[in-house]
Amino acid sequence: MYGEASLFRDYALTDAELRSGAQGALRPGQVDEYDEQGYLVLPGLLDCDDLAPVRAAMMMKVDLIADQLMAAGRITDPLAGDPFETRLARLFEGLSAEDFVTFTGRSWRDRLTGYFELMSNPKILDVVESLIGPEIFANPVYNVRPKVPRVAAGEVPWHQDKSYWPDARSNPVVTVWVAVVDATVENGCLRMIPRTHQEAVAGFHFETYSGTAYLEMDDAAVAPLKARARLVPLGAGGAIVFNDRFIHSSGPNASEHIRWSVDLRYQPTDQDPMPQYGTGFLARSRVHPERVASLDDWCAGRPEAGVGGT
Ligand SMILES: O=C(O)CCC(=O)C(=O)O
Repeated sequence: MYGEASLFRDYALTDAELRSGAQGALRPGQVDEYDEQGYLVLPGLLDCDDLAPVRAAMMMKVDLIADQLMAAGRITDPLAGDPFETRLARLFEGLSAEDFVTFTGRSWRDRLTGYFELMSNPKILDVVESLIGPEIFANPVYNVRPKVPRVAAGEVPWHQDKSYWPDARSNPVVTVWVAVVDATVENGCLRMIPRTHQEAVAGFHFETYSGTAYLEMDDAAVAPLKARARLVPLGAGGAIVFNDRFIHSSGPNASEHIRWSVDLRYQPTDQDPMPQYGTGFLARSRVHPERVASLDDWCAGRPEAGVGGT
C-alpha cells in the first residue's frame, strides 16, 4: 500500500488554509477535540423536522423493495402498515441472507429528495464549514444504512474509509455520520479508535462473511489498536464527524428494530470530486453562491448549477 506522508502534498491545503475565513457552528474547543481525538460527537445536531425528509426517502425505498419482493413471489404481504423501525426487517423474516443481499444490499445511494435535503442541511454544513472552510463539495460517496437485526451485512468490520477510494486525490474527506434512530450498543452503534485520524492507510482485504465484501483492515494492523476502541451510542439526530483515515467499525444488530443511519461526506471544493464514485455537488460556496447545486442539478448529474450533467 502507500503511506499518507507522500499523499497529495502538492494538493492538500494546510489546516490553517482550510479554516481561513471559516465560520461554522463548532466552538474552538470542539475543533480542538476533533483535531486531537480525530472524531467529534454532536448529540442532537438535528431535530425531527431535519430527519423527516430522509425518513420519507427511506420509507419510499422500503416500499420499492416490498414491491420487488412481491413481484418476485418472495412475500405475500408487503406489510404496508408496519412502522419505519421494523418493516424492512419483517419483510425479510423467513427469507435468506442471500435474499437480503439481493433485494436490499448493505447500503443505498439513490438520488432522492430526502437525501439531498439532508446533505444540504445548513446545520450539517455549518459543522463542516468549521472544519474545512466555506467552500464545500458534497462527496459522491454517501450511504443510507438499514442495519437490520441478525443480518450479517449490517456489521461493518474495522476499516478506514480511504481504503474505498485509494486513487482519489481528495484530502481530507470528512464523514458526517447521522443517527436517524437511536444508535445503541445493542443495535450496533459505531466503534471508534481515537487518535487514528493521521494513520497511513493500512493493509486491507475483502471480507468473506457478510455476503457483501466489505473492505476490512488486516488484523495485524488493527489488533494492537483495538484495546483503545470506544463504543459511541448516540440518540436520533446526533452526528459523529471523522476523516477518511480514522479507524472505525460497527457491531451487529442484536435488537428487534432497524438501526437506520446515513453517512455523508464532504471536502473542500479544490479537491478531486471523485466522479468515478458517483455524483457529488457543490453544497455551499461564499465565493460562488450562484453555483450551488439544486436538487434538479444533482438529479441531472450536474455537480454545479448549470454545469456538466449526464
Ligand atoms: O454505519 C455503520 O455501521 C458504519 C459506518 C461507516 O463505516 C462509515 O460511515 O464509514
